[in-house]
This record gives sequence, C-alpha cells and structure tokens, in this order.
Amino acid sequence: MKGLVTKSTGSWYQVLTDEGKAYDCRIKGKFRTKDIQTTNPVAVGDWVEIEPENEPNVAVITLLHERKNYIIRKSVNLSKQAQILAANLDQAFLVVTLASPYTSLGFIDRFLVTAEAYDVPAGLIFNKLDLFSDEGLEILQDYRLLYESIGYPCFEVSALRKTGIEAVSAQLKDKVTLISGHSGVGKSTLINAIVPRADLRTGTISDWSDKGKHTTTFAEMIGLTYGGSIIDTPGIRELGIIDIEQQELGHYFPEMRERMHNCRFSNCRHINEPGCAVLEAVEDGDISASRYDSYLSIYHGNDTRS
Ligand SMILES: Nc1nc2c(ncn2[C@@H]2O[C@H](COP(=O)(O)OP(=O)(O)OP(=O)(O)O)[C@@H](O)[C@H]2O)c(=O)[nH]1
Ligand SMILES: [Mg+2]
Ligand SMILES: [Zn+2]
Repeated sequence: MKGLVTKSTGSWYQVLTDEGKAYDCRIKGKFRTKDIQTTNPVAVGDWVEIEPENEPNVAVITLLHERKNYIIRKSVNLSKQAQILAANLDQAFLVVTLASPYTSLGFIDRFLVTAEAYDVPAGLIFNKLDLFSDEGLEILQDYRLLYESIGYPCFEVSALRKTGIEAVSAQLKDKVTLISGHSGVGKSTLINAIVPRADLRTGTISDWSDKGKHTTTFAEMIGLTYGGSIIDTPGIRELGIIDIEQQELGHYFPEMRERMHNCRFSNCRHINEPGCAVLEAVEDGDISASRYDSYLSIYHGNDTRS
C-alpha cells in the first residue's frame, strides 16, 4: 500500500494512505539516501510502501519511493551524520525574527543556499512585526529589499496578532511547503494562524529566551482545506551545509550565478582572481557585502555558525 509520511518522531512515523487511513509505522530494513548517512532514513513528505501488521492501524514501512527533492542539514554533534528536514517539497520558507530570538544573515543565507542546492524554491517570512521598533522596521525593509532583489519572496507577519497571514496563505495553495527556522521564531504560532484546527503546541514567553528549548519536537504535515499542505518542524539552532563542492558554491547564490560567466577565468573562485565579475559587483555594491561574506564563510567551511 502506498502512503505519505505525515509525521515523524524519529522512531515512529505516521503514514496516510490514498484511502485516507492513518497508520503508525516502524521501519523494516535498510534505507539509504545516496551516500549520505542520515539520522532519519524516512522523513515527512516521503512516499512509502507499507504493510499492515496484525494490530489495527499499525504497519511497517518496507520501501521508500524516490524523492523529488529534500532539505538536509548536517547534524550538530555528529558531523558525519545528516538530517533530512522534509522531502518532496514545492517550496520552503524560513521564518525569521530580528529579535527574540535573533536570526543572523549568515543563517538566512545558509538556508537559502541549501534550498538552491537541493532544488527547492525558497522564501522568507519575517515574523513578530508587532515587536519591531521604528529602527527595527527600517532594518527589516533593508533585508526585504536585499532578498527580494535576488528573487526570494518575502512576507511580513505577526503570527500572534494575525496580521499579514492572508498573503502567506495564498502562497501556500496547492503546494507542499516546509516551514523552518530557529526555535521560538513562531513557526507553530504562524501555522496555527493559517490553519486554526492544527492546534499545534506553541511556546510560552519564557521558552524562547532559552535557545536550547524546543516546543515542537517532531516534524508534522498539516493539510490545507484549500489545497496543499504545510510542514511544521522543530527549531534548528545551526544549519550545517553538507555535500556542496567549493567549486559549485557560487551557483547557489543567484546574484553570483548570473554574473560568473563574465569572470575572466572559467574556474574563478571569486575570491581574489583578476577580472572577477563577482568581486567587481561586490565593489560596486551590486552584490551585497553580507551575501558575499556568507559565500566566503561557507566556502571556507565556517558553515555551522548560527
Ligand atoms: N510578540 C509576538 N510573539 C510571537 C509571535 N509569533 C509567535 N510568538 C511567540 O513566540 C513564542 C514561540 O512561538 P512558537 O510558535 O512556539 O515558536 P516555534 O518557532 O514553533 O518554536 P519551536 O517549536 O521550539 O521550534 C511563543 O511565546 C509565541 O507566542 C508574534 O508574531 N509576535
Ligand atoms: Mg514549534
Ligand atoms: Zn569570479
């Protein structure tokens, strides 16, 4: 029987079959993702084959269907291991807050690079607008201009006050969407604002001051009545990038990608080469210094800082 993985706790998976029946499943056998060692062989969004067990609504996952794409990150402690956040995505949004907690530009860029590398269209949702000072709103406009000019859709919301929600909802129609971001940025609060019946557990005020505390502990897919689905995930503290060669990194920065064919050398690393079109654009301010800093940071392997 074919089914869709809608929830994953790490050891148990909830699988929804085409007939709309939900099964609690365990995995049987070995599942591999290319040559990458993953902590979770099966992820939310995966299509799998299941075989029902003797108990009602219990089954085993026997086969993993090929993925269209996925978002993956290096595990924080086990450097050889990777974690698949979700699979078969139409788009991925990073929920960003500029205070409580702070999301750095480096973190945003690592998320966008990962999405580019794994062929998932990405965008940014700036949350907690109700907390922004005038100065904060100005910084926000700078960020928004920067990322929209590169081609990433940006949204501004207050999940708590339920402002700006309609525009996000419209963007989700008929698509499978991953929601990611640091713990406490308001991912579950936002999804509750979009889908009230989801009734996801959200943090209390004291929770987010402690970045180590996660309110959401497993990934879960929630269907939208108007078509499509949205995936809530546990907060991530660090976003380690795996599996990207230094030589291909520039391709995952769209503003570099569109200029690098003008570099004098075809194997230009865009670091100190003469006639580098990317460096020229950085000097002219056509490529933002923060984006270029992120490029250098990932290039040199300083890629796990939050
Ligand atoms: N002021 C304000 N607070 C918000 C907003 N959205 C969420 N919060 C608060 O931020 C805290 C964390 O919200 P959650 O939705 O649990 O955050 P999360 O991103 O799901 O966190 P994890 O599940 O730990 O990854 C809660 O206290 C929310 O009430 C907002 O728009 N404005
Ligand atoms: Mg949550
Ligand atoms: Zn170059």
